[in-house]
Amino acid sequence: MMTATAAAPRTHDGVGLHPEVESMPRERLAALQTQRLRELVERLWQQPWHRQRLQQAGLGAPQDLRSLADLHRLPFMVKTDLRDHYPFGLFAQPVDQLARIHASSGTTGKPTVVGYNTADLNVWADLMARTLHCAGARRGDVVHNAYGYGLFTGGLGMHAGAERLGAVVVPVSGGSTERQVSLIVDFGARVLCATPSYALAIAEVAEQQGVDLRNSALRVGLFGAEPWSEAMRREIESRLNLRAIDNYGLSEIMGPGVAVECEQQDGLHGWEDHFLFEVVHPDTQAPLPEGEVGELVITTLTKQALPMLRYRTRDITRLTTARCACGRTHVRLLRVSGRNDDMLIVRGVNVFPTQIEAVLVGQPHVAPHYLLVLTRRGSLDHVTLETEAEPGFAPERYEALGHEIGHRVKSTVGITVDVVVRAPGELPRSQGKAVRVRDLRGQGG
Ligand code: DLL
Repeated sequence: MMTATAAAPRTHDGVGLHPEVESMPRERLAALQTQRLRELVERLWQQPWHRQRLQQAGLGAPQDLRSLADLHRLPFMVKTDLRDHYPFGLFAQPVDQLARIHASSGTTGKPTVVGYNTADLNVWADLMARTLHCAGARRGDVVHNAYGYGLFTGGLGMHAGAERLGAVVVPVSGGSTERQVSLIVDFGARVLCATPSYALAIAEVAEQQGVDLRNSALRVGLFGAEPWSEAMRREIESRLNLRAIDNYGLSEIMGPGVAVECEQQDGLHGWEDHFLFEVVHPDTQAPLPEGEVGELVITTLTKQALPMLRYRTRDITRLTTARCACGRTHVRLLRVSGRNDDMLIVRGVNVFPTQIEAVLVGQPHVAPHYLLVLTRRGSLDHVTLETEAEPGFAPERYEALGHEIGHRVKSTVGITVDVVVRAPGELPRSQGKAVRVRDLRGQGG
């Protein structure tokens, strides 16, 4: 049986870095998952908080868990569980056994703190190497890593994976965008890692500098950490002349490296030898059948320092186990459209910011930067969409352009928005995760 701390992988040009794992028949994958789930529950049983919850859910002993079907009997975890036990209360190991701590800031209150021991870091590097390889990165490639380094998992997570792959990693982090452009060109980067909004900001600054990154060595982009639309993918691909690959992850589960697209760009393969993926109804938490849209729930099968059981991600997606043309057998997550928390309900219509983004990207004379400002007018929510005109577009035509965009949003997304068209460069540019929504409803707005 494979161990969680597998030896450093070899590079293959076939399916995956571990073809025997990534194209494993699904029955064998299920057997491996069952065994790992049992081991996980045995480990959780050692933690009083988990044991009590497992007992409350009707589990008399870890051995009562016989198959993957029993998963549905087990309790969920949510973000506040980690916050309520800030900082290390849910860790399965004492702090002196850890090798690394990361945290995600969130918008309010205390950060969510996560920990890794050496074995966890080893698995993470391995999964990140698989993620990069799946996206098209290869040994020897120069990998320009513009994800933020620090408590955010993006920078260091990608870094370790690129090293494990045998690539040449350039640890740039976010910011100083003009310098990023020169480094991409001078070092001959073939792979770019960034949030999609920051990739767009890099493309824009390059164009302003008169540098055509389409002629650079860039061929593969690993973009993630925030929701983005298919329209935005095509925009970035055409402006940078690379294949833009979506990758998904979250600190509570590990960081980046949880799921990634292959060259088919048709759903993100979730690494099922280390995680269990479920989709549940966002309100009732009832398990949903494959193909139905709902909230993604993830269980870590091998994490040691901070194991997570049925973690409710609040991310909205759907799953498919249909065979992928790439030969990988692992389940695919069909594009994470956004978080439950980001979903706007405007006069009864549910809208994700990425749906507005898709309208803007296809619109002539508009630069695809945007911000949705929510205010309250009387008892009704009101949305103002701020966006930017393309350089060279006459300011006296901004108002008419705004009306046109408003009509398109109404006819395609179904909500009424006021559109304010701003001059080029007026909206703030992201250096990491873009802020798409400013909610002023609680501030008398
Ligand atoms: O964003 C980890 C990461 C880093 C993923 C680099 C990919 C690349 P957190 O800061 O904890 O971790 O934020 C996790 O970001 O629950 C989703 O809501 C969102 N998210 C991450 N990737 C995607 C994606 C990192 N590809 C939260 N599409 C998650 C849509 C994404 N949303």
